[in-house]
Amino acid sequence: MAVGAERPRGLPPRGPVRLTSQLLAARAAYVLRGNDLGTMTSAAPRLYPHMWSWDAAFVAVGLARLSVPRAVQELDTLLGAQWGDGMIPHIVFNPDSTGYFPGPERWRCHEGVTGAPPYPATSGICQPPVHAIAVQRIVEAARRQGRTDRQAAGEFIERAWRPLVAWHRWLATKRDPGGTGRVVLHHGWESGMDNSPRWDGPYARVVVGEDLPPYRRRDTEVVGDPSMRPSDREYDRYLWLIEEMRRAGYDQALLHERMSFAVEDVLVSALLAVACDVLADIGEERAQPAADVADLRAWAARSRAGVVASVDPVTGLARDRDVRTGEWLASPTVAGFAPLLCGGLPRAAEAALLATFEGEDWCGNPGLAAAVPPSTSPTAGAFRPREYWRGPQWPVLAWLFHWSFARRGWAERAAVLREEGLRLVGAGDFAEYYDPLTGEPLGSMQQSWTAAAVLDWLC
Ligand code: 2M8
Repeated sequence: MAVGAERPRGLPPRGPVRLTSQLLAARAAYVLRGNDLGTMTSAAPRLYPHMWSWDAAFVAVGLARLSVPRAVQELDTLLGAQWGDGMIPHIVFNPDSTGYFPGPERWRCHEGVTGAPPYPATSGICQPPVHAIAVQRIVEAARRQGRTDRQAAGEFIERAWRPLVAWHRWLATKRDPGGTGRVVLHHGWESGMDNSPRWDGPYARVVVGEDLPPYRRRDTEVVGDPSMRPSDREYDRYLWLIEEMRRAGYDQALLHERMSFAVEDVLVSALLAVACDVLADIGEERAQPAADVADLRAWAARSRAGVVASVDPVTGLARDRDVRTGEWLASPTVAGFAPLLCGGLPRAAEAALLATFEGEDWCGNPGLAAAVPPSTSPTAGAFRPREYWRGPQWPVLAWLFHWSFARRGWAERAAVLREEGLRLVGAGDFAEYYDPLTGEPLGSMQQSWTAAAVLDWLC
């Protein structure tokens, strides 16, 4: 649906109940409180009983609406688990929970791996760099509050500045050794979009070793319908990649040489560009070292150029690249809209990409219950409306595009995403993801980042 146009008639009704904004916001706050483990928020109560890196950033965005010090605490906990080389690990394990696989005993990072903190236990990979966005939201929230909150935010930036710069430096150097401007990932989990069709080609080339230690999945015991989760075949590969990394001692140079999965991720690269710019803005405002700010600006420019260079001349969508084969990966997923997040396209190309975003193959598809981007185009052969990152709509992604569009000055488009995002979650389940065709809530309920997005939209 084009922005500003009438919604097509005959859309399926969005579920029996729609809560008032006030009630929805109150429930969202209740979800975050319920998932609060003290100094970290679990990503979801049963399925994900630990802290995830990009979830924590979105959670902090939501928490900032409730309590600036608690939002700061969330990021302090995450940064407290940062590795010596600057990597922010994708999971910080809650020592009181054993209900998730693979847990610390599978990663074995706390057993003397160079750079890994001895405590808390963490995984050995990263996730998309959206943390600077959370810092910016905390600063903005603090500005609206009293002196105590402003002071808490100011002190946080003083102590988090170096760790945050180190994190961005790690991505821009250790994970972009060739200087292409595109961040290299060694596990689909690092993209946050675990089983997206983006990775089907590279995963097909991962040969699982016969000596993969046996394991038992926990996720399919929690989510009743296994078709909403990745398959066992996919899990074998996920676990095998951990095995490869562990055997290489999580040494980044060795991973680049040896890992059977190595892809340049265009969405992570766009987020790195945005995050570096956002952090540089904060640094300038707060008189942080000029050399850091200059580095951040340079990484932002390089990543933006890397994203723009990936654009498919035919479809206008950005593409990932398989480092092992050199192939561009052109599956029609939401990651194709990466240039809309970071900018850098010539004006006509950007207008065309926006038209695609709002057109029939994406948000404007008349079959959608809410006009926010599905994870895969509903007109693509790979589209699976109920299968995790293969088609469902993720409210947190709607929030991310909403925030980016607002930042880029596209207020009307941002407002549409907010309105449609709220339509998706209006019944108050705070699901992890939704069937784009029926609006049915899927995966885990009471998912923290969904509640956080709603809080930011409503408060
Ligand atoms: C999902 O990923 C984890 C592995 O990291 C899983 O499926 O077990 C993804 O949706 C990821 O993006 C998210 O951060 C995580 C926690 O919500 O769950």
